[in-house]
Amino acid sequence: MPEPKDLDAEKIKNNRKTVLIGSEVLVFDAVDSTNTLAKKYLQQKVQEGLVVIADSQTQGRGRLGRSWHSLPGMGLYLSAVLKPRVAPEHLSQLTLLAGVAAVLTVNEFTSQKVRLKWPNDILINGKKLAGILCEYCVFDNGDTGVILGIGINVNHTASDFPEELRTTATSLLLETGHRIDRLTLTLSLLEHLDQQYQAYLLGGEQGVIRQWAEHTDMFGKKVRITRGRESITGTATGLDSWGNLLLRTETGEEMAFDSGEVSLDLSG
Ligand code: BT5
Repeated sequence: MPEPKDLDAEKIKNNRKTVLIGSEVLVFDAVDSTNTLAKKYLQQKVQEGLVVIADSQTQGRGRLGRSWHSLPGMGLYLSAVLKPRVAPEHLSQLTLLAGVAAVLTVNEFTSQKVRLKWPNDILINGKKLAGILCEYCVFDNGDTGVILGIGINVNHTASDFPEELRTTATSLLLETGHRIDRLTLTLSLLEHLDQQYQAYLLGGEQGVIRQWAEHTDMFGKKVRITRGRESITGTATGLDSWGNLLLRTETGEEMAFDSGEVSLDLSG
């Protein structure tokens, strides 16, 4: 499979300023999903830090069975293989870690305010610029690992998005007025992911949560959480130490939500 010209695995490997993430880099022209492919490599016992990048995805995945629109040449679709020795309950923290890394990266390319919406949306002016799909994998032989997948809309014009995303999605090109070099963006993302991950491994979970909270403005706002058929409204008050969202319901009850099975709308 030929590599896209601007995203070259050797250039990424040789120019990365990272300890772990990007120690091996594979770049593909088109794949079904970089997360699905990274999971296959994880199962084959690749080293931690492998990064899989694709120019396009035919079945880019979001959370809860949703899809991620992944046109060729326009975006950054990247998955990192991690092997932290943590239980599945830490998955929310790793999703938040990727969100922080994505914001710090995007901040290097635009002066627009970049905001996080729990658990995994990166927004500019209320529109979705990037999303994160963090998956915990357990194999039959007991091996475990985490796939951290990030999709960023880079050089999309409005008409590159399908009709249904035109009012809700944005790209770096749309927000800055100029094209962004995907190689530079990739190197910056790997660096921020690596720094956050190294700090996390040294016991920096609470640092991740604190930084995440600095880049959101949803606390104090009314939100609606959907969990299966259940819908709960309340005020988002913060995150707990696991990265769960804390909600004060209309009856005054405090509830904590794990990101796994829920979706969230800002309702006012
Ligand atoms: C996400 O899911 O936001 C996670 C997206 C993760 C994508 C990356 S790309 C590399 C790696 N490999 C994969 O297969 N996935 C990861 P969620 O919160 O469920 O949001 C999905 C929703 O966002 C969809 O239902 C659409 O409404 C919207 N959406 C889809 N494609 C979009 C895009 N390109 N830009 C903005 N919004 C989009």
